[in-house]
Amino acid sequence: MSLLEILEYPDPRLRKKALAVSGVDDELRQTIDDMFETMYAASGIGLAATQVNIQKRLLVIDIADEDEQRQPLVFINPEIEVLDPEPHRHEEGCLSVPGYFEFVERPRKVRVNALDRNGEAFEMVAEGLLAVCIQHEVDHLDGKLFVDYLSVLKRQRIKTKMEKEQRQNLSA
Ligand code: GNR
Ligand code: NI
Repeated sequence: MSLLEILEYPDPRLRKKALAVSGVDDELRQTIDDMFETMYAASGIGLAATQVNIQKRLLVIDIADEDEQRQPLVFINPEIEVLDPEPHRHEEGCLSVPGYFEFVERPRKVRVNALDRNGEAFEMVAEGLLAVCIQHEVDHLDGKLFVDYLSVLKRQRIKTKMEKEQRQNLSA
């Protein structure tokens, strides 16, 4: 297993669109394991392949509390269908925008169809934090970030601060 580097906003590679996975093999399962290791190490509840510079439609999620048993979920080629469009407001953060938390509205209930780590198709209905997280991760696969839902002013402020921090990290 190995830790992967997480790209940070406004890295243009976060805007790339992920390509459908054509087959689930041991190499892909290795990538999945590396993504879980990277997500847990960063104390995240989700990670999309785009964030680790892999252009595949693949994401991992574990919304279990740290003192609970792990509940790792794998979604390959996920397709979302909105079951209840009623907007649900939730405060979001992102491992690619570390340190920033803002409220975002998303449909409150979705159905996901995807493949699991064995290449088997499954379906899941999600509400609450899981629904938020799945939508946040699928957005990454389409090159979209939670800051895109904020006002231009808020997004610009976050971008400027992130760029400043990245310059400081480079010269440190
Ligand atoms: O760790 C994460 N927490 C989180 C909190 C609220 C809404 C979405 C998320 S996902 C985020 C990890 C991440 O950046 N996934 O792409
Ligand atoms: Ni994110």
